[in-house]
Amino acid sequence: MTSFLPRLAVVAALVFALAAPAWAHFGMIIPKAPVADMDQKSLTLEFSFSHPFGGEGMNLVRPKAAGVAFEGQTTDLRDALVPAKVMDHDAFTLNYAFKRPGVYTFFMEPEPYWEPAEDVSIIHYTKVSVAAFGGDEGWDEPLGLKTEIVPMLRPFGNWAGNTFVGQVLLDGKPVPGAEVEVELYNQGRFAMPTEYNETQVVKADAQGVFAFTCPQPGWWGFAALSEADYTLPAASGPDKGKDKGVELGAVFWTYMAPWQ
Ligand SMILES: [Cu+2]
Repeated sequence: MTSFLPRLAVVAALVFALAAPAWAHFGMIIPKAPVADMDQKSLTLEFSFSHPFGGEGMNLVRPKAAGVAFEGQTTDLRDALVPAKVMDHDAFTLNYAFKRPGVYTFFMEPEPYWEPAEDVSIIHYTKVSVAAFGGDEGWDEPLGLKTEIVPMLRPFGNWAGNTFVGQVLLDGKPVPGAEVEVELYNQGRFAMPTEYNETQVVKADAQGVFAFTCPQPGWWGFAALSEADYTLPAASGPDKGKDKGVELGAVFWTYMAPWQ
């Protein structure tokens, strides 16, 4: 009886640790609408670092780089990001006015995020492609980021049930057997039958190519994770200043429309 309470506390702490979604964070760039058209010539995009299925936010400081690539030209938009709250945490919005038909790929390179629970710093290079005014060229071009997913399914005009196919690049080269985490931006629609259901995991083949069928409408995020060939000092905690590993994520967001 005397040992009952402490044991309960240990069990409670363990359950809490297991329930904490430690692996499910994604860099996110989510446009208010999947395409720009004559009715919506400008769109607001949300930049955050969050748990898309569970709906829990983390704080994002102003990214090291943010911009848009269009017809091979990159425009710096870092200073155009406006501080905002996403999932109750620090994030940014960007209002962007589309001028010409084509495919606009928005991206960010966040500052390293020190994650004590995983003993690594995390950098998620994040992309989303917005097609405008009927243009559809250039969606399959890499941007030249440190790591990125290059879509092989045209990443707009898709339906729930389509299969997303992408290639994972690190330093411009395919990553054989890359591990890719997948989450739906759930926004409270679906409950988790088990904690494993929060994030799906698929592996790429020898060419770094992976495929995943998206069974529900909404924004789907794909995060291909690699270990960096460099270290960074821990930003806080007991190990502050010590060299630690860096998780590089190549994140791609794409929208699947409901059949209606
Ligand atoms: Cu997290």
